[in-house]
Amino acid sequence: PRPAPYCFSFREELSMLETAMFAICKVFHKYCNVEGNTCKLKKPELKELINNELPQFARQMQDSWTLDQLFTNVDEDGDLQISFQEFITLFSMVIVTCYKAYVHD
Ligand SMILES: [Ca+2]
Repeated sequence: PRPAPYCFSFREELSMLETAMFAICKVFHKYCNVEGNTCKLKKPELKELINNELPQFARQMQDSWTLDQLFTNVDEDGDLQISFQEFITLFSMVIVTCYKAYVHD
C-alpha cells in the first residue's frame, strides 16, 4: 500500500468533522503521485480528481475557469504539481462556495 504521509491513523471513533478531514486526505492520496516523502498532483490527476470527486464544482467551474487557469492559480510554488497544502487552498475556495449555498438554501 502507498504511504499516507498527511494522515494519521486513528484508534478512537472520529467526529463528523474529523471524518470529513480524513476523507479529504484520502481523496487527495488516491489521485496523487508518490515521490519519496511527497505526494503531488499533476494536471491530469487534478482534472480527474475534480471531475470524479467534485462534479458539481466541475460543472460550475466550466463557466468561469479553465483547468489551466485554476492549476496556475493553485500552484503557488510553480513546480507544475499540486501539493496537499496547495490543494487545500483550492479546497477552501470550494468549501466557501459550498457554505454560501448551504446558508442561502
Ligand atoms: Ca506546486
